Amino acid sequence: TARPSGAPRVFEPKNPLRTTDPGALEMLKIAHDSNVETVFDRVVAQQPQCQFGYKGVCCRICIAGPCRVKADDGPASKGICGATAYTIVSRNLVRLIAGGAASHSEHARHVLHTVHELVEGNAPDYQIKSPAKLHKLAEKLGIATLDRSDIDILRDVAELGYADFGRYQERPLAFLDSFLTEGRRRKFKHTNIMPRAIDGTVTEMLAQTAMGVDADPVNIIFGGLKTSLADLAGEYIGTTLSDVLFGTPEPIVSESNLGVINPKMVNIAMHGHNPVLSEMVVAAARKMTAEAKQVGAEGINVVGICCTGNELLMRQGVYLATSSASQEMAIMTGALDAMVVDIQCIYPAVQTVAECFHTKIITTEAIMKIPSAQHLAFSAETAAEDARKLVNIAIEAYKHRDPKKISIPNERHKLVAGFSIEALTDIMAKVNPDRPMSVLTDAILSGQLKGVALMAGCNNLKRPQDEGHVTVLKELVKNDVFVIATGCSAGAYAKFGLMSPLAVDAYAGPGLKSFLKTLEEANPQLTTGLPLVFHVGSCVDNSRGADLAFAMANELGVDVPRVPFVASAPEAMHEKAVAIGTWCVTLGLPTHVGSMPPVEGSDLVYGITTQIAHDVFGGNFIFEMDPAVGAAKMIDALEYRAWKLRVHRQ
Ligand code: CUV
Ligand code: SF4
Repeated sequence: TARPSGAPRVFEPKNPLRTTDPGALEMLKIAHDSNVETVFDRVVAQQPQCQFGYKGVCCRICIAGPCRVKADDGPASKGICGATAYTIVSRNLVRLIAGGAASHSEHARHVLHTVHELVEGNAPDYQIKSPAKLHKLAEKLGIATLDRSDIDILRDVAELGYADFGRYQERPLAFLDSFLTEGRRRKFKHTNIMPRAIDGTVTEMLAQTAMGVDADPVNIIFGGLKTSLADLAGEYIGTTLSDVLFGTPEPIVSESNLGVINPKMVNIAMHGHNPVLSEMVVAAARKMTAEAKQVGAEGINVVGICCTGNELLMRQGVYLATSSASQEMAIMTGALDAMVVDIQCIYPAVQTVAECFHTKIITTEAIMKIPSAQHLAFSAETAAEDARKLVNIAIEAYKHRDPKKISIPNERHKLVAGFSIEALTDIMAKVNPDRPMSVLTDAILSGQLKGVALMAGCNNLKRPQDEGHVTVLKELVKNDVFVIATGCSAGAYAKFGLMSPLAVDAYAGPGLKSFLKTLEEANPQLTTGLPLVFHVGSCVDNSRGADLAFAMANELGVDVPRVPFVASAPEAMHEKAVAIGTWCVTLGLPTHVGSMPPVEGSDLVYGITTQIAHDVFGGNFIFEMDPAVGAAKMIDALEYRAWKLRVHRQ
């Protein structure tokens, strides 16, 4: 299979300067001078990477293997059991999706457990911060709200959530079903990919792809699509219940990049994903200024890394220090007193780097420990007390700082974040109170905007950090695309100052500029102005992106495959990103990916993901390693959809 635009698999494989983030670049110099090994060195040391694995034609599913597809025909073209390239590639691919779905749904289950403990009276430190979200969710789920206490309503919501996880249902998953469009609901039923239990679907995927089970690549991939919908279900549970517990995000001002680390304060980085932990640490830190002053600090500065950073930024305005590929750089500043982590995207290497400094790494979840790092088992019952202990570890560590090792980049940028779909809808309601979503769809129909893009996903050091995210964004906004962002994509824009209203003048095309101006004029209460790109949250909050696509579809009276809406993960890395990209395609979205997944070993699988998916579901993968070309292809897809909508309206 020809690789798209002939771009190399790994850009400049020997160059360890693989970041474009100015904050990270500054730290990287120090890392090299002081001989601290980082991810930027290790990615070079891994080159050249195994081409069998890269193309997806290495099978390790049973221990007769590893088997590799070594020839085009004959015995060497198959595994020992006779599995051919398309079977091996598709099995490997869907197992990535199962890993992603398991990750997102474990995160959601943790939030759900916390909700359950709250309802049972065992989690005194949590509360229902957003009754409005609870009521909206309950109504969608068909749960009675009239004359009932919030706790009673929440009890029923939690029960439905648990049922979605565990019990194999006759009916579709309650949370997933409650927010799909009618058209998608029918499509998923007809193609038999509606999951009936989140856990059961992940298990079934492992069983389906075990040695000697499914060999049919189409059947395997349909199993993968079903698993991706289980992933979306988990994300939606995670997002909605986090909003209920911690509040639905509203526009908020903050700052980002390593310069937010404050040399005069006790600095605690929250790294990982779950607000169940990070919200409690922020709350504790805000009450412990006196303790920090006792050790000579001015106060406590909690900063975020990766998605838990995004969660805290969205709801609390907490500074976002950095994103995934540069996580070690936060420790390299020499002024980070503790890094508290929970799950996902945490490099085990943070402990190794921390040992060169005074920084304490503390793990908090039973399934996530790092050798030599401290472990504090965080629990919902004792959350506030646990959080106090975590903050105290940082305060204690502050005493052991080595001033000679402190070096914090000046890089920091203002930003506006906090755009839940509720917040976006409220903003548009100021222009059209009866049909807020029509403000966005009308702008597309009139040609003022070309459409909407969801920017998502990680850093993948096969290419320079953030270069993909930034290039795609600049192309999209220049061409009047309304952009929302999550995860480390949002992190990149935050760090580069592109999530600021100041960036609008410099980068937005005339249509986008005038659209934002209309919104601003109708919303004088938003004194900060509107940003170039709208932060909608963490990776689980990609469910907010789906929500926006559904709302636009309903407003336009069409199904998602006809909505001018695209998605992009220019630097996808995690299994979770594979799951997200797959449900985007299944929902009917053209989905750009800028780091090649292991599908090139089978023309058939490559063809299914890039073309046949489009015939069946209306969405398809666009594998394009050149970010500017990727953006151009996304803009083409948007223009085509908008043109078709206009033709059908005449
Ligand atoms: Ni959950 S999944 S690297 S933090 S976006 Fe960042 Fe986002 Fe990917 Fe991880
Ligand atoms: Fe080899 Fe088949 Fe076992 Fe895979 S399942 S490792 S192809 S024998």
